[in-house]
Amino acid sequence: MRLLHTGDLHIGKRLHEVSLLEDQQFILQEIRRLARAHQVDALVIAGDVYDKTLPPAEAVSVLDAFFTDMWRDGIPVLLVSGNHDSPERLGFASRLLTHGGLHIATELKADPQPWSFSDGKSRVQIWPLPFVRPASARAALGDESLLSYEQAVRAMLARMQQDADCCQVLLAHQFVVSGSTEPERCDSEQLSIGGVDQVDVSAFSSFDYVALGHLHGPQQVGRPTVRYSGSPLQYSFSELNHHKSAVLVELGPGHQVKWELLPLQPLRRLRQIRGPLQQLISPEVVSAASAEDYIRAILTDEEDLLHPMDQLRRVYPHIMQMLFENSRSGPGLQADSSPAQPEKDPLTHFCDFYLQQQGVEASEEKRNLVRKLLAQIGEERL
Ligand SMILES: [Mn+2]
Repeated sequence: MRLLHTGDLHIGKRLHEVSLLEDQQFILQEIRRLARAHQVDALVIAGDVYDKTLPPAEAVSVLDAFFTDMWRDGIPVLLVSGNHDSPERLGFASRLLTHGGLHIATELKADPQPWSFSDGKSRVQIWPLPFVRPASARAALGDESLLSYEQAVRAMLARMQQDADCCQVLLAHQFVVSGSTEPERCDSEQLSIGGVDQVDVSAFSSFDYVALGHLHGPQQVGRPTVRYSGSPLQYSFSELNHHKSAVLVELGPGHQVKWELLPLQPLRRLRQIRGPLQQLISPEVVSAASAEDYIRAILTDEEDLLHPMDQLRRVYPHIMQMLFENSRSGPGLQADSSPAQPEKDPLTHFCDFYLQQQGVEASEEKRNLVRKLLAQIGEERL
């Protein structure tokens, strides 16, 4: 039995006001390509399917198209809800969809049932565990004593009647830690302060493989077969060094587990460039292949620059962010585009805009025309 494990798709996510939908569509097709190439028996998605509880319509369409493609390919998709998902919305029609090979679990149940698969050689039980909050576990189990995440998750796991003859897989979206080892974190995750949502990895000892979602960097927790697949795309500039992947899991007879990371190549990477403006936009630095990336530019110029963002955008059409690092900004980065500038009069604004649009200075004749118009507007206002 082969599974492909991914999670934290965050479909519909915007980064620095840029929609990542095209990138997400692309990476979903990459995931599909890998699932076909490795002839997997199922794709498992470990929560945070959407980025928002109320996803935009385009995000729903993208996911709908992907699920349809997977159905056409005959590859079942199994998913649980994460903390970003609305259980009710994501779980819409799930009892019907299960007949089409789309298995969605968003509700905590007092009598959980596994998804069972067999390829003739080995049998696998995959247990879905939608994102557990103590309050939702208390409601599902009618047990008011469940106060912590750790207690809540352990209580939910205790309800699973595992068949010891089958390979045991858990599909979950929680913050799992191993003792006092700090996991690798990044800025695109939403975790509780102080680690109240932590669950120790020892809770999962009865599972052969635990497919986790929640942390966006691919990593194991405690043992190699308890893993976060990580998000399929970089979702913050703190993930510049992440090389994203999906996990190919092979489950054999006798609880054998083999796994392998399959690299995911995005349409555009997040990339940071640093230096003086003229250098960053020089043809030697802008190589055609990387100019399409999502860029964070850190400008080290000391002198004032004329519309640096526009100059950058001309060569890096997908620039996301521009920061300054010079003696005025101090040792740290100065957020935002430009240093404070004195208020400009409307005529100067016009001339700057003209230069930017036309590439030449506005002639004296045009300036006079604008002066006249501005004067008229001024009079009308009075
Ligand atoms: Mn997430």
